[in-house]
Amino acid sequence: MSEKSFPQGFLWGGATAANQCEGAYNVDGRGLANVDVMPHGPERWAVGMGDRKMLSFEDGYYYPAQTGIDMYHHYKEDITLFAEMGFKTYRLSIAWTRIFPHGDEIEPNEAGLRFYEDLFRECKKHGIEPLVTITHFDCPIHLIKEYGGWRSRKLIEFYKRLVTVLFTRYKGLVKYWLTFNEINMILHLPFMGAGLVFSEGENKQAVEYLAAHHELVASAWATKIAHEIDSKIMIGCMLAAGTYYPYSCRPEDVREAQICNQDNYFFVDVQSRGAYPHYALKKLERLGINIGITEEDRAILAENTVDFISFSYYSTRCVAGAGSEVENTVGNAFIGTKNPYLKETQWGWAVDPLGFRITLNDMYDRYQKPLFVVENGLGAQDVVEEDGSVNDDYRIQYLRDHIAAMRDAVIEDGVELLGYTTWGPIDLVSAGTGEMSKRYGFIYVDRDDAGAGTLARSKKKSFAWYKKVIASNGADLG
Ligand code: P53
Repeated sequence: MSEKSFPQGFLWGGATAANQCEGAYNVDGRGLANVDVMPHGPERWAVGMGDRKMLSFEDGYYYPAQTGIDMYHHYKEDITLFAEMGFKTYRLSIAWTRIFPHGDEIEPNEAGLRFYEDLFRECKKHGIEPLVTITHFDCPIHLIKEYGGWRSRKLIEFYKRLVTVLFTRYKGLVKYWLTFNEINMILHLPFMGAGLVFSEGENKQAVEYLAAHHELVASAWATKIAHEIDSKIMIGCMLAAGTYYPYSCRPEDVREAQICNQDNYFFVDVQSRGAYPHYALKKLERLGINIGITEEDRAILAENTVDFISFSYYSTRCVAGAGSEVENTVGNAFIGTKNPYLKETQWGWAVDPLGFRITLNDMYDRYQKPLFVVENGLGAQDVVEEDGSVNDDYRIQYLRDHIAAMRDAVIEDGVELLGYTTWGPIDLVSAGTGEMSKRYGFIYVDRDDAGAGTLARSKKKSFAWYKKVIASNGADLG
């Protein structure tokens, strides 16, 4: 092995989420979830924020999650393509509503359980280790209507029921589990992230932190239950990461960046250290928010910290403090200002490979637990040539730069990293915009923003490139 290759056993792969690829939203007894009723188009954002209440399909809207890329019926073909690239792992998520269509049933839906069992067996057949997100933003609609989503403490019970079924049924098949995808999204897209809808005049922040507390407690319970059922299981938390830079070295800017970083770390601090950090308790006190932490909560959190820390990285963020010449705005769900040193993607996301190395170091310094990068990639518009090929050199460039920065963090800086899964190894529906045209894949899917297309899969230029990266264990990025 060359000195530039990653540690032996490094888990290379790709990541997807049920609602962005499976489709088959009403097949085999599946129930409806918040993520299904997110429409494509201008209202998507307001729905995701919980400001525009949409709890069923309404006329005149297109809902891309209904069909996704129909992976429900194509998964064998898709996993075969992943295997051809040499994937060691495949990150996917369970749709809660396939297992418990309403969320509060006692008995699970066997058809849903069987679907994922078959899928995991298919992975194993190809030597691919499944990495499973228990909830990737999804919350059954029934739980939203009946209990108000994660604002209700009852959800902890339903979640415990879900994970008990999953860990028992898939014992020996799945080793790596993530409890909640991008848990911090609660603060940014609360309906999409936690099934929260608000009534007028309600203190949104109070509801968000209450819901976050319930998810944090549920996550700790999941860790406890997992280890009791199978001591080999590794449980991870999952953060939408990306260090906040100060806009300048002006102390107000630096302080603002510090506050934003703390707001983001808050979740992982609890999941990894087992208690609410000092700054978070003070913040809640200042805002007059009571999240009702019980003695039992405290004990569960303290005794059941995560085994590893996973995160998504797309870019760093940049913020200005009070009195700055520039203003912070909300873009890509996070507050910030444009970083003048960085180029942006077609969707306005800053591109910052060195920031990836910085973020990896920040996370490892803070937690000293193994990390897992479970999302990274470039959303871009692809052009299909007349011969059917897609020459996505821009995607190769983005990934090459980021993998090189990750290699520096691991080899030069000593960051302990279990693996790396790119986002959307096969084109899928964008979570942020609902578009198909924001593509991340090595595999092209013939489907457009309005849902037209044959769904045929084909390899892009980046397919062979990523295959070579994996075969050389990251030494050959050429
Ligand atoms: P898309 C922003 C907004 C929404 C979800 O995003 C996000 C982010 C990025 O931090 O998070 C993750 O599809 C998420 C995936 C998602 C991916 O980013 O808007 O875990 O579900 O698809 C990429 O380009």
